[in-house]
Amino acid sequence: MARSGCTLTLVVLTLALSGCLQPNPDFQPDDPLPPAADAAPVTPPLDAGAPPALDLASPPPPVVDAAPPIVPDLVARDLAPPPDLAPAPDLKPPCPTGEAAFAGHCYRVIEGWMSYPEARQACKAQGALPVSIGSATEAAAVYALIPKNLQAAWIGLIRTGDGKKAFVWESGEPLSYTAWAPGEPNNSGYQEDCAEVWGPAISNPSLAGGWNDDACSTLRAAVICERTP
Ligand SMILES: [Ca+2]
Ligand SMILES: [Ca+2]
Repeated sequence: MARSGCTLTLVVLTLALSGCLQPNPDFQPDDPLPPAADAAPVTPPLDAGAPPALDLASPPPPVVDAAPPIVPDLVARDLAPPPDLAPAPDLKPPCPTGEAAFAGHCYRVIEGWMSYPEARQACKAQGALPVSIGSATEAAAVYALIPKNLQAAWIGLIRTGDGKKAFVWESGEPLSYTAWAPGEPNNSGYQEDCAEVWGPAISNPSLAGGWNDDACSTLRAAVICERTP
């Protein structure tokens, strides 16, 4: 303990007085005052020398410049979360995977050889009806959904009423737009009470996209369904 105290004293005195030539045998562990008294005079000169040198050598501005950039970053991060949360609902797709969206409605092509009653049932199983087409824009969107290898697909247009002469949409929408192929609807055999749209694989390419009335019992390779999400 006496040697340890002397060591501390030596360190302090070495810094302050440049030497500890003679250990003080009177020092005891209970004598902390002498070193403190010696250190006190040493500290002022060191502290007094260091601060002026730092003030002159290292200018405070760099530290001040580093602080401002951190604040804007923190502010930007605080503002970022709200915008990310806000557009999320807008980015949510209106239609699930496998369906196409147009004017707020969802469209799905169901493939498989089927009569019109079967096509209607296939759409209803999806909460939809065979498509109703109210404009040239919607007609183009619907045609784009038809697989390239198909000749025709059912649409939701049927004859109803007395004598079944008038076509109406299954959805109840008014028949404000039509795209009958040339010479259609011809009601061939007086039994064509359903309708289809010719697909990209139709033998006469000029008919592609045109509508044709057909017997509801005819088997077609697909139906285009439309529903409100
Ligand atoms: Ca429609
Ligand atoms: Ca026809």
